[in-house]
Amino acid sequence: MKLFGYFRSSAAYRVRIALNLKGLEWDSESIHLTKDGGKQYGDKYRSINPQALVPTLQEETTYLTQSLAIMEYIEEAHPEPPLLPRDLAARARVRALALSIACDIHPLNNLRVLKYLTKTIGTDDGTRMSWYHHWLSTGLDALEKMLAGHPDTGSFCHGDSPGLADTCLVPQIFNANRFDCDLTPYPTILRINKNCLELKAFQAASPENQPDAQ
Ligand SMILES: N[C@@H](CCC(=O)N[C@@H](CS)C(=O)NCC(=O)O)C(=O)O
Repeated sequence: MKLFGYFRSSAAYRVRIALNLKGLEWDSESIHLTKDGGKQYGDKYRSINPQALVPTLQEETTYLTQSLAIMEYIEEAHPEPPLLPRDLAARARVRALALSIACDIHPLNNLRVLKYLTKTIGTDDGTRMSWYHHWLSTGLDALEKMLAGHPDTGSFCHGDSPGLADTCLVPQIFNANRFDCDLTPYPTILRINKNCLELKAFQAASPENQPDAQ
């Protein structure tokens, strides 16, 4: 398996965590998202991922895109240890937690969106950061409520083993710290993030430990 990603990409970071939690071996190829206007826009990469986004997972001659779809593929191909609980309603809960990050926070603050704000609409740096913080805190306020006090929240987002929701949470918090967001209103999120970062699977996946980290 080969993962086309970028050290700072939170969507690629999710998949790296999932691969590590499953104990799988993979090669990586870096797609530099900013060099020369962004390598993701090159014809070669677009031919495997027409959305020009990372990650892409190559499995022999097949190219899989979209981090959540890739992780569901990994889960189905390698069921142990599970990223999703067995119970149907619990599976829906974990997917909802993951999607609240992957669909409702991350896309609004993605590189191409921030670039569009600055380069096309002409917003200044302060307005761009206020956009970033607004959508992040809107999402995290809700996520904190979804986690805090829910009987199924444990050391991790669901129970006492890491799963799909945790693979999304940790990269989002990494990003939030990178953009100096105040995370003190989110004690449950911070507790879970800390528990995750104590695990080797998460540490090995972190941006600073990737070969393309600069
Ligand atoms: N929904 C996609 C999002 C992928 C995505 O947005 N990747 C970002 C990096 S985290 C990217 O490639 N950005 C390039 C750009 O914005 O030009 C997924 O989960 O895989």
